[in-house]
Amino acid sequence: MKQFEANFDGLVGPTHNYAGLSYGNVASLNNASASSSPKQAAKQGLKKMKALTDLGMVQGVLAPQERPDIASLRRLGFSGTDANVLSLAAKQAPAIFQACCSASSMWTANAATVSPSADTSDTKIHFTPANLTNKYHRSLEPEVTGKILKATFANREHFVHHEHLPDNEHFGDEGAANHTRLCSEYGKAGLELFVYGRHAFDTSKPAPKKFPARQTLEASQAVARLHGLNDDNVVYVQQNPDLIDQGVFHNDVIAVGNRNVLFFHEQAFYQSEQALANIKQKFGKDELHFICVKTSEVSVQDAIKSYLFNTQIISLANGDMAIIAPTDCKENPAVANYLDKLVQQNTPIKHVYYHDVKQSMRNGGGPACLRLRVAMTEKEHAAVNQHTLINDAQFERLNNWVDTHYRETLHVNDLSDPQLLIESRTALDELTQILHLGSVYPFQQI
Ligand code: SUG
Repeated sequence: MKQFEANFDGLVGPTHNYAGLSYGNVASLNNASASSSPKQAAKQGLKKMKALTDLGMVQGVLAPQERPDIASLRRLGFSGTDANVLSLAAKQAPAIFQACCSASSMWTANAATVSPSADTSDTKIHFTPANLTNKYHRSLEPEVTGKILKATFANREHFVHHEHLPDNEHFGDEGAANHTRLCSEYGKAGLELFVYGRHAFDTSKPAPKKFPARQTLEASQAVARLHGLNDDNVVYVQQNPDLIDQGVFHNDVIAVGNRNVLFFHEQAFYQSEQALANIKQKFGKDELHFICVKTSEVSVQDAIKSYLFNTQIISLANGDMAIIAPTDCKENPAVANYLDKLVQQNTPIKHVYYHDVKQSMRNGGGPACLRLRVAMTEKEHAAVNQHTLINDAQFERLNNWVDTHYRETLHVNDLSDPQLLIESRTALDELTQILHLGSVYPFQQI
């Protein structure tokens, strides 16, 4: 039976904006209050999805969330009509209001952690939505994320959906952005690599001093338990705390893996030598490629700016691997030079394809942030909600949908416009029909 990895990208929502909400994420802070283009952002994302299907990959789409999040604003005491809620919150608590308007669910690498059936004790695919407790605007996501995942992977025979971990910083969980799976073949038991930023229950252990470590070891361990993973097939590695302080807010900003390749910066991990030896030992006898980028080749700052490691490494039908990189990598001389040389070397990576995802990049979201990976068998593929899979027709339908409903430009000051709420809800209502999701949004349940 054929096994492969599918990518489920987040569709950028109609309120995509730059509000500087993510302390520790340099791009988010630098672009605070810049004007955004929701239409361009959504189209850039769709174009990348289509390009991956053209490369022979299975590509799906995850619906965005309802924003502005009126239910959360009401929970915080803003009342009256929806238009009143918007204007009161924008006037009285602008920072909270902006957090309730973020389109951050587009970065589906943070939607959940996924373990394929080859790794789990009940041989089903397990999903745990990330609680994203470290940032208020992101902590609004997990409940609806769970609903969208259940509507996308609806078949209980193949898919198990867990509740997100307790909403507390001790169990701060950022999902697949801090999780990589290494394997010889997608359908064989793999090694699940959980990368955490700090120990929550042992503060004597090293931790960053300036920026927050969003993922805790204890959260990673809880996810591994929930998914029924075998201890022999799990490795916990600590992220280098100094790099978190330099702006590496998720592990996928500094390392990425696919099958038997781990591509990472030499400073990515705390006590790197020991961590790599541990990975190698647990991976077993099969061939494993460590592609380690030295600081002398690409500095940490260039890696963060270009998102060299927030690339997707995909396996093509002919066995070659390809890197899906943001155009920002091509524009950075050290990084472009590195990638030109990489494809000539003796590693499985033979191609680099560049994609313009600048609208997302300005908020610190590269190609890898925009996708959630799900390794699956053909049977599991057939059990996925087929309307969420991208093909030529669905691509065109979604592009037209964006053209109909999305604004060309948006500024944070536009977020309190009641018309934007109406436009967003109209768009999302139609989207649930296109993707056959049922009623996943709070406004659909009134
Ligand atoms: O959580 N940015 C996101 C970017 C997430 C990137 N994901 C991965 N690395 N997997 C974040 O920091 C910025 C929103 C704003 O500032 O408007 C934001 O949420």
